[in-house]
Amino acid sequence: MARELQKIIVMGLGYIGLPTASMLATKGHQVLGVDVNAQAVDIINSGRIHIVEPDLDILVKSAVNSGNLKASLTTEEGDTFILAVPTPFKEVDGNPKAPDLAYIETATRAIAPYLREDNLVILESTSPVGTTERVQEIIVAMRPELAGKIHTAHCPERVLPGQILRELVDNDRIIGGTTKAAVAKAKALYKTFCNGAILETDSRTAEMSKLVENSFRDVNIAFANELSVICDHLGINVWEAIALANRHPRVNILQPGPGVGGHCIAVDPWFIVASAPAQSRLIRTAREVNDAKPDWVIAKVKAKAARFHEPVIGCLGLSFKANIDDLRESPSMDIVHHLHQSGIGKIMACDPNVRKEKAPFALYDLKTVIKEADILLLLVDHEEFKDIDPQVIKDKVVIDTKGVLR
Ligand code: SAJ
Repeated sequence: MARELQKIIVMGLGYIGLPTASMLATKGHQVLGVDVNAQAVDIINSGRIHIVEPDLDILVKSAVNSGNLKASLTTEEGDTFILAVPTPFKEVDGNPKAPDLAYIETATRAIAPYLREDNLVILESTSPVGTTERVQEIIVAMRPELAGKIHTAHCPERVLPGQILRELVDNDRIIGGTTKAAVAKAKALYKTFCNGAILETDSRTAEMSKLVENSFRDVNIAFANELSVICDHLGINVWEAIALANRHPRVNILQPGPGVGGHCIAVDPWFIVASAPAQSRLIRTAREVNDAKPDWVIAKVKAKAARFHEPVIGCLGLSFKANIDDLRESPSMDIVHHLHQSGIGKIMACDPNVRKEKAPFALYDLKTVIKEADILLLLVDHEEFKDIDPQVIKDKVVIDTKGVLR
């Protein structure tokens, strides 16, 4: 069967929308990417990118040069509409971690006037259970004549920042439709660029599966973080204990760290908790364990610093995880920020992946930090830190939250 080329509107040109729009455009679809950020729209239309992700610049350039990808502040008519906008928190009835669907609702209202019979609307944003049905409700409320004639589906993004382009193609894809026809249409579209298996279900199960994936990871990181605190208390090397336990054929413990950052793992479990608070005891506790880890690290640094008069504290790493430059929701940033404000000594932060102008405080190069620090606090397992010679730091107090300087 000949591949059907479509006109596709992608709402939101961030870490998910832009790679998806560019991928579809390079497969021959006519793609209009819509974003509220005028600067991002201009940058993309000139074939460049406004975010950092390996090889995305090459993909966007080729999509724009092919004439198949255009960015705009406003939408148009099309065959398929993809919503890839953020789902942050808002406070509801005293709960500060309730999901905020405002971006999804605004994007849905923006496309509703342009929808035609038989169009497909895909929600890719990570969303609480029932959001795809809510998208459909908004559309039908605005366009009653389209009731039963519009297809909606949830096809959650599952890509890992730093490996987005590879995972966009290779990962299996969940397609949760509100109808069988919606599933069939979405399946045909994703098959144009997805090599992974296409897994069919209903929209509510798809929404839950995505939240479950990130909650699974959060609970498992919380287990590792709790072990790190227990082992510290008992004077045991947690990295060695985990490595040994992981040699059991059915044990696979994740790695402790300074806390859980990024925009997904630390957010999505709260969407489950908000929808079933009494039933989500483990998921909530895991979030609390991970959120408490930065304070534990700060207390540890303060205890060590108390032995010095005006200590120099070298902080290695600021990003939310290894080998990226993304500082948003980074526990390392919070820790360094707090240490700066606490006035316990001179703080010298270093991150080889972060441009100096991006940090709100002075950044130093690795050699200078290692030379001058009394206390070395390792916060991110960047490749560059793995080469630090143990001999060079043997006289320093080392607090290693990622087990790199063993
Ligand atoms: N972390 C640990 N220990 C570990 C693994 C991670 O402390 O053993 C920390 C990281 O340092 C970081 C945080 O967890 O601060 C999250 O990092 P991550 O690499 O686990 O995940 P993200 O947030 O970059 O991407 C996740 C992925 N989800 C899963 O692996 C289940 C990705 O596939 C999703 O698409 C993405 O969330 C998303 O957008 O939902």
